[in-house]
Amino acid sequence: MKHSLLRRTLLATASAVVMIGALLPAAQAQNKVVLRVSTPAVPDDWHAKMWTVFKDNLVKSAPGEFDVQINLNASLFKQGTEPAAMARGNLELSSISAFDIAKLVPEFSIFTAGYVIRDPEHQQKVFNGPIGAELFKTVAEKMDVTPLSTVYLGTRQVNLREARNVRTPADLKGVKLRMPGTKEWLFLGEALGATATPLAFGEVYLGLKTGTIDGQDNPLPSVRAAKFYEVTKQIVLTSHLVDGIFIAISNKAWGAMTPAQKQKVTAAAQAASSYNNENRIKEESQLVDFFKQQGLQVTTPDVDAFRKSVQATYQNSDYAKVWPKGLLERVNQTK
Ligand code: KDO
Repeated sequence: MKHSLLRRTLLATASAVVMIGALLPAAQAQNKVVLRVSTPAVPDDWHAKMWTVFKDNLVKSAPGEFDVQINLNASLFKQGTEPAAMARGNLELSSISAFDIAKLVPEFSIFTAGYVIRDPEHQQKVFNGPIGAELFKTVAEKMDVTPLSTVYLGTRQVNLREARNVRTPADLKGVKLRMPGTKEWLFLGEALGATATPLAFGEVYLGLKTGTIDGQDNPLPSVRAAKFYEVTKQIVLTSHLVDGIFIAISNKAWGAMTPAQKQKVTAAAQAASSYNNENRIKEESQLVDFFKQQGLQVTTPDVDAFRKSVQATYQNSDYAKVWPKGLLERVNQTK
């Protein structure tokens, strides 16, 4: 009698422990801070892989606290729609471009202009210094997203389906150059002398293959990762934009975090950027040889002619009218 009571008690306790054990992970998962990431980046690109670095960093610094969900290839939100999704609270994290920001913070268009940022080091100094601090404050106020770190996307080059002799912007006349679909991007394509044609990143490969576009512009690591070299014959090293994207978090998610969580998320974003920046800079310096091996012509145009023409186009545009007085000089003087 005594024996069977003890046995039943033990059994009941054991099954209660099993049940609690089964429920625990669900309860823990429910309490985790969910961070959904959306990016158009392709899996083999450094700025896609950096999100795994971000995630792993948080697993180490805050075990069990965050549930980072990475969505690549624009599978969650279309390219360029991420800032609005974050402002509405439907998305927590993305890497947003200067072009996305310029739509709501017009002075940011200074960084969409060709030949302003000189190199990756200059970019980090500008955005990690007082200019970045001032502008990021405005971004947080006007866009409801908080930039956490600056990612070097690479230096944009022109990549053509058929080879041609390109020395100056005049040589790109009539070339249907794909650009992402906003007016700020299209303006850059026109400033290069081409006929800018809007298309989402995910459709560029097919556009090049079928000939609906004559070319596209992107940094060399993205040309490699998205395999555009398979469907193009030439890279023209115009180096027209030292491009940056910014890891940003929705203010809704940010405002709900404790100071300790904010510090860990910021550290993870910085680790992700550093990983991308180091690998990207290294790869960028090696890719000309790779593309030549793939049979592409890699040519150097008259970069001064491009620089003069593109800078003049921006200076004479409405964009320059909203650049705060002295900002361009401050950017130029940042060393
Ligand atoms: C592109 O569409 O050309 C671009 O390079 C624009 C960037 O701002 C960024 O969206 C990038 O694509 C994607 O992350 C894919 O690499």
